[in-house]
Amino acid sequence: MAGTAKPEVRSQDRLPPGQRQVHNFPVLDLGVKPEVPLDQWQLRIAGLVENPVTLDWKSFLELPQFTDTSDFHCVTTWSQFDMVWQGVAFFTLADLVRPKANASHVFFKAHDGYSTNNPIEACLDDDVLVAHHWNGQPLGVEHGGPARVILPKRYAWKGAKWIREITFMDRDILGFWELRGYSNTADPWTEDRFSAGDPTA
Ligand SMILES: Nc1nc2c(c(=O)[nH]1)N[C@H]1C(S)=C(S)[C@@H](COP(=O)(O)O)O[C@H]1N2
Ligand SMILES: [Mo]
Repeated sequence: MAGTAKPEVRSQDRLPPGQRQVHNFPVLDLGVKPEVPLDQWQLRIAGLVENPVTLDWKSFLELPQFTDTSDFHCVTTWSQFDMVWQGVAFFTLADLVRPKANASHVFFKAHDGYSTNNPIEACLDDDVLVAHHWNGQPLGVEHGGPARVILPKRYAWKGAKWIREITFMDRDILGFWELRGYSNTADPWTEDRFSAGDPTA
């Protein structure tokens, strides 16, 4: 009967080492929450691609839309499960711009001056997207709205909020936190939090 059965207790196997589960989706940023009006919003996707584009909000929403549920892991030790993200899959954006054969890395720039970097294979994973909705609601500015990048298999700093530019490159350059001692690979399952030259050591 509806409402009488206890919800099944979910397996905790999805909690990476050193993380604790939260339900309140904390906000982390550099102290700036840039307001980007939709009529001024643009996403430039360029670099080593056959077809560089600058999307406005309307053309972004006209691309095939994608919904994916994933877990979110912040390096500051909180994780939140079952985040429902809706937006445009990274592989859809890659199909649109057609990366050249020598494109091996992707650099992301945001409206608050933040940046981050990822290998192209990590970006092309089937759960990576530029999201504009979270749990059925338009993404709030505090969480990177109008649109942010989500890479569920990496610590969350690898996904830029307030995304404005995606650049395909033939080499790796470090982003904001990667330059400041955070790991360049950022795998939550191996507690890959800091780079070899651990600044806290
Ligand atoms: N543009 C931008 N993107 C960013 C950040 C930021 O400061 N600026 N912080 C990163 C970090 S460290 C985390 S944990 C997540 C936090 O996302 P949230 O504030 O929606 O929880 O965004 C990531 N992306
Ligand atoms: Mo973070």
